Amino acid sequence: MFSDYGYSEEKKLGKAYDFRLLKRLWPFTRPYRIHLFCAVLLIICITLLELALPYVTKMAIDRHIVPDREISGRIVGDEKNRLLYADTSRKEIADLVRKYPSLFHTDSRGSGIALADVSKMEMTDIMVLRQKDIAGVGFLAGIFLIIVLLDFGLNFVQVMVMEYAGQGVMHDLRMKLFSHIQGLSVSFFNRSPVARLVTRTTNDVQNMHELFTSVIVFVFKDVFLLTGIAAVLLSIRWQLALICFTLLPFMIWISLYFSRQVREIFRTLRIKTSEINTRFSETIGGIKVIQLFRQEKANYKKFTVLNHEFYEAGMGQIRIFGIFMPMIELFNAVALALVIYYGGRGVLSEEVSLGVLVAFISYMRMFFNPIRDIAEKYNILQNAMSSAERIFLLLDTDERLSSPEKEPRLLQNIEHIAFENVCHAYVKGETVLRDVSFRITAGETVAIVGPTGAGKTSAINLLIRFYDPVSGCIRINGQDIRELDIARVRSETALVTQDPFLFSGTVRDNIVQGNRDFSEEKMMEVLENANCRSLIEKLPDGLDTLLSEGGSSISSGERQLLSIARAFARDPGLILLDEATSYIDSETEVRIQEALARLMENRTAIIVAHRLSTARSADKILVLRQGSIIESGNHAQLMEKRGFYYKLHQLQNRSSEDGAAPGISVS
Ligand code: M5T
Ligand code: MG
Repeated sequence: MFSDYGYSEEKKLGKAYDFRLLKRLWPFTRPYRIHLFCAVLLIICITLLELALPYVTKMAIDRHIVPDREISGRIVGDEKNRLLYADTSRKEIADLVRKYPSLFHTDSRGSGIALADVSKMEMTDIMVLRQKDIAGVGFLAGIFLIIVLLDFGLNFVQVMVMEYAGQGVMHDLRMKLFSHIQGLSVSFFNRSPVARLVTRTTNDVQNMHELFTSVIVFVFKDVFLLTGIAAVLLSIRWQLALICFTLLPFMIWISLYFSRQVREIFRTLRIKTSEINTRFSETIGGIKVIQLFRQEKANYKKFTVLNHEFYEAGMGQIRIFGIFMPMIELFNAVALALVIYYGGRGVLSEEVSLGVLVAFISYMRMFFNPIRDIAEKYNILQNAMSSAERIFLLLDTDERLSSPEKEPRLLQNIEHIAFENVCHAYVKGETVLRDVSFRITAGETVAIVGPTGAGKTSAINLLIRFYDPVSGCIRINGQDIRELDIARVRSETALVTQDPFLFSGTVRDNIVQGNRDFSEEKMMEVLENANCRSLIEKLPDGLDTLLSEGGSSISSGERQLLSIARAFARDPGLILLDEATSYIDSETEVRIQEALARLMENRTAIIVAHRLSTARSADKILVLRQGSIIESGNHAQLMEKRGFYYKLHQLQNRSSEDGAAPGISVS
């Protein structure tokens, strides 16, 4: 069974709307429900304010600038000779009527002047006559300004509230992912490329943020704005509105068409991004191998191809948007032309007021913005959905080790450990351990020896429950470890691995591993026992020296010594030691051996021995070959038997005489 390491996941095309996914996302928004609700309310207020602006302009024109009979009620008369009535109760206006007797007509309603004649008056007189209109325009301009300021303020609050919720959701989601990943069993990580998991907690979570801040709430805004504008347009001049709406079906069709096009491109971009990320991380991780094998050119070529594909996809996106956006603008222009033509005709024939025409033009401009954004929103939505799908896929991976159904038994001290017919396979069918049985009592040391790939590390992995065996069972104090609280077992255990991993951070932090109350004397004792004193003294800042990622800034022998110190600091009852295979100079080797001997003193220990000198002093030696125990006994017994162990011994002695690295990992 081969895994594609999850790459096909990137290739999935997300549905833009998947209610199942939205339903699953909902709980994450629960703590921010009030914020989301406020944001929607604010959006509605903002939209209303924005809708009001053109209407205020219309009022200014129709009521005061070019007063319309229907609105102001101050103009009467036949079509050609409409009169603007003067308020003669005020002295200065009565004076005007007297000053221009030929312009003012007096009838039963009072004195009025035709609009067309107003310009025949002197400028200052016009100002006096239209004082009220000027004040009205000023008032409306003030209202306009207040609306704009209010809109600005509400927009700010809305963005803050929305971001608070968006960032919060992202924060929670990231925490959830992190703790989930941390709790997964080791076998999961064997199958998952690091770059992919990192992308989950960064890119995919970021896409969720976009979903909240630029889609969900704005869908409300757009729908509200579109219906609002349509309603206003229909109410102020339905004939003109219907003419403009004839364009809508075309626009919707174009938007959908382009959305589909962009969808394909976005998918390619996503796949290429993840491929580029993986190549980068692999190149950086494997830089030594690449340089050593002179693979720079080949690697560069591969990257060139990848990068070019990415570039092509990016350009494709630009091309599509480059056609789409101007096309929408074109439709907008056509709609405006229609408004100007039909509206202009209406104004000329006095069917439509000038204010209505101006308002129509402004509303049409607003009307096209949401439509233009549909394609973009659609893609954000789609991206977010496929991210959500991948996030949930990860959250659904429940590759944890089964936890006991009953209350786990509290482990007292480890009295004895037994492997009973343990069989294991990492991949179905590829058996790594066959029928392994052995027993160890407290205080004893068991050494496991055998050729490389025999399954020695695997036996240790099973004991610490990184994996569960396929069949058979492992018992501690007679209790199956699957029924024990594994955290307790682990806290009783120190594991010194074949290739010790140190974290980036100080040497001290690496040794104490989060144990805060670790006294300075205790530390000195640990360093003494682990033979680390001279090493620490050599480091520039002693215990506070910062180590690089993985501890790669110190030698592997030094790493081993520090990992032994780490084991001492834990002061465990059980030592699991997977001796390093790497060659170490004899002086360091002696120091490590001494430290290990001290560590195992009075403790139960299972050691994977690569050097026979380590195995020699063990109470029991298990010889593992191709997953089965083929011999067991102490050193003397096994030598006497003249079997596989004896052969290994001979081989090792010969190779160390030849000056080669000591080690018994020969098959
Ligand atoms: C035994 C396979 C490995 C080998 C066999 C740790 C590990 C091992 N294997 C996996 O498939 N996944 C794993 O995570 O199991 O491997 P081992 O137990 O590591 O062998 P060893 O410790 O005796 O060898 P060495 O070289 O450390 O002396 O086929 O592929
Ligand atoms: Mg190993």
